[in-house]
Amino acid sequence: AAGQPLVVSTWDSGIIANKGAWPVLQRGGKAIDAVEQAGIAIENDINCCVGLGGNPDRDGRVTLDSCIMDDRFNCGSVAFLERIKHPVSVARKIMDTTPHVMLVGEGAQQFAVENGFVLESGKLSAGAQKTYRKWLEKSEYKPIINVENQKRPDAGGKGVFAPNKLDDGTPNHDTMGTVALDAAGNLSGMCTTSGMGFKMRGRVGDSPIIGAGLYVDNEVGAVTCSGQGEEVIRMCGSHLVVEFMRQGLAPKEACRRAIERIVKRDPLRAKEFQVGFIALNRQGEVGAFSVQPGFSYTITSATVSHQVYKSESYF
Ligand code: SD4
Repeated sequence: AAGQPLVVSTWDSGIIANKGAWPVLQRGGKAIDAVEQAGIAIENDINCCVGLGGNPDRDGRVTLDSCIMDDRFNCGSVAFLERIKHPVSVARKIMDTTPHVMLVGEGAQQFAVENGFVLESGKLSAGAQKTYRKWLEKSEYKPIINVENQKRPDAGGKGVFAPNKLDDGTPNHDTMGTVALDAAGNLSGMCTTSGMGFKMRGRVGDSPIIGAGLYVDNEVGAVTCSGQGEEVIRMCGSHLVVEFMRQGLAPKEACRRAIERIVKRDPLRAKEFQVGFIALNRQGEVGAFSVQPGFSYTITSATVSHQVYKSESYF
């Protein structure tokens, strides 16, 4: 509700994102500025999972996707962006200063450089180098089910579950999404990612797609997600959750219904991938739901201090 700002981000690493966003909300700032700061904070964190420190594509290059959306359906997005540290801010710049919503690849990079963003070296982080070298031994594209905050869950599936943290200490996911409600009662969101590790060159996931990895309707709520992007894109995942909330469902139930839709398409295959949604409605209620156990989210408000919650899951 108006007057009660709140920010919620995907995963345990949401603590880092929320710590970026909260000062903005606390001083009465706008949700759109808060979520951009959340993205910047997590893209700065070399130990996490997104931004230039993330895992590369199968050709060894890190390609970044991000989008941002405010309370008036303004949105900006970048995809397949290389060597730029803050894709979320490039997305914001596209939203604020161009007639377009989305720029990709070389054009997105050119736009970023023209707007003062530094062209970085493109060198892999130490962690990503190690993981990439290991991956090259077999060179199989086999997405690891994203989990955090728990040891190998036995969901009865055939998927490759990773332990809590990878060898180099990085969490096992590649995406961070944040949604926020500000003191004026307005909603905004952002999503930023290095995408599924070892993807084909040029592959773009759900994270920069408005309606898939992120959606905000200020009359209803704000939703973002993490997991296997292809499964989210085909169901317009985040938009779907917003529409379920519009029909009167509470945030968690809306997320559950969208996950059920995704699983229903191919329940057997669904045992092998992860998708997790987080939703925040305009009353400030938060909910989440995922395909697999191991999805988590972090809430920060005046009364909840960077608190991590486990999501309920389908399996
Ligand atoms: C993608 N949704 O590129 C992202 C990956 C992800 O935790 O969320 N990883 O499909």
